Amino acid sequence: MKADKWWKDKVIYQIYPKSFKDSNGDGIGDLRGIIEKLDYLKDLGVDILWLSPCFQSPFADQGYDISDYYAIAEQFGTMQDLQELIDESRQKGMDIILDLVINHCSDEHEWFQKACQDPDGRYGKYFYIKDKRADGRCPTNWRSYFGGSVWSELPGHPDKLYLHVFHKKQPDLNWENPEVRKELYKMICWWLDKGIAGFRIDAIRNIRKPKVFEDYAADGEDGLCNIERMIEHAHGIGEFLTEMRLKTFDRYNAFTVAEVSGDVTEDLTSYVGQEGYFSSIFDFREIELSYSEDIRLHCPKITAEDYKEACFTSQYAFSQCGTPVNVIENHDGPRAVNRFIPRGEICPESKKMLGALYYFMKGIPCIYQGQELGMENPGFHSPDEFQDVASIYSYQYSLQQGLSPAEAMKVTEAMSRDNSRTPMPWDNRAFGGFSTVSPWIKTTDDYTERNVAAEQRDENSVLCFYKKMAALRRDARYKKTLVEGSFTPKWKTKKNLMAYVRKADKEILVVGNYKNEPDRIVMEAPYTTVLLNNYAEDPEDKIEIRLKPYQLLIMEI
Ligand code: TEU
Ligand code: CA
Repeated sequence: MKADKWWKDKVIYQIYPKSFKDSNGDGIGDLRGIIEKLDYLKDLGVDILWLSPCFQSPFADQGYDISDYYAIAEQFGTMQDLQELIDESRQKGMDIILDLVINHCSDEHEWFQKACQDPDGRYGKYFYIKDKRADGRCPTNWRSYFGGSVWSELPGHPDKLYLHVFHKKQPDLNWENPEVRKELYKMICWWLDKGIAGFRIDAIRNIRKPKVFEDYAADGEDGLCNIERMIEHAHGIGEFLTEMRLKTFDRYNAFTVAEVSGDVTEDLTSYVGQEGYFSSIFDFREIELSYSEDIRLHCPKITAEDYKEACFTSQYAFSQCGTPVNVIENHDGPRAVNRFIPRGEICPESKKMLGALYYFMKGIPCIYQGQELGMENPGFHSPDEFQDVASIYSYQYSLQQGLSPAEAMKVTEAMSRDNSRTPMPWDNRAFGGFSTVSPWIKTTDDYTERNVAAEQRDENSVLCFYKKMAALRRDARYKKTLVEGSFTPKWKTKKNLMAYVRKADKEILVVGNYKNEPDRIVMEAPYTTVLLNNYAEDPEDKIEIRLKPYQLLIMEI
């Protein structure tokens, strides 16, 4: 068994298997493709590879709708391929974690199929199946995450409805039923026995439902309310999460990082404290700056000050109780640079600054595939280019709200989850060397210049900068400070500048000049060494430091 908290000095890399590397020329990324690229990942300096779902699925929500928890999606390969991936990663000193999607399964899962055959039988109790109200209305007016009611008619039973907080092909599992929990725990242990190191845990806050199913105040023309209201009315999720931890993860000393939506600052100790439900949770405060309850029609500009405040708030909250996983992008939204850097100012310097500011905060950095290349949103020109259910819905909903097709396109594109799902560009061959045929989703236009091979050759590339960050984090001289050191904001009131000090046996200052103009800082004492700089020359003066636009400096002080 691994040492206690073995994961705390690691770096996570998220792989979206469908878009990482296609090994057999069908336009779809696969497990053998990942195996081919293990040396690349090792060289990047990452330790834990999180694979988005690779299980059998009809792919209504790109694999987040699982029809068999014990089988690998055919497009992705075989169980043997996965075992090889686990073993080969291990040999190279990396660990695999899988995506645990247990709030819901697919409507094509055997359990749901049996529930449809006999809603009053054993499997009917695996889901939330209810009768329509006397007047034909749904039991509640909750709006699903992807839009529309959370209730759909149970196939073959016009009088019955089943609950799905996501897509209708993702029926929610009934966690109140002990048999469901037992089945899920069995499955979790089965995977841990295969030698994976843990899980990223999907949408977990949704597993607890309110005791009473009732309407809440409508917040849209559709008469429905945001699904967040449901979560606010559901209490006692800890019962389930503690039970799961004791029956599964604890027995393997597994690493778990949960996707916990909404603000749980008040409850953080229960989630990530010494006896917490999980090893860690993602800090989404920065990413969530883009969401408004207004059904994601808006993608407000996030300023440097907003970003900084979100980071400092989270760092303070976690400092009291546990370790966050820090993220700036994932498979559920636009690329970080498009989100956090003003248009027109997206350049290698600003990309590196953004990368380093989050990477060196306290916590475990998580890199999403392509982030290390400084990948940008691909630009979608027509609604036909969207593959994601959420984007397809958002476009239609925007039209219903009276937006013109051009406006609907604009708002959907800004937040589309497809932005980050484009194929990983490996070199300048057709389709970026991702595949030999046209991939399942469009490729970024700039892949001839922005690709792994080109960035490996250029020592000033974003990719090489990410490698330098990894090298610094694991440098024996600084590791203790960068992993365990305290976090203290510096020059907090200075506008459009984000700085903090990490302190343990050493003291390290991280400064990002978060704007397209120069600035100046005055140190209390001369710095000793520059550890990282996104410009070629180090500052001339060691006290009065002139910062260039978007300059990032890490100094030992
Ligand atoms: O996402 C959970 C979630 O809350 C999403 O609705 C998120 O807010 C949205 O994707 C942002 O547009 C997880 C997965 O990360 C996502 O890919 C899945 O679609 C979802 O669960 C259902 O499994
Ligand atoms: Ca393939």
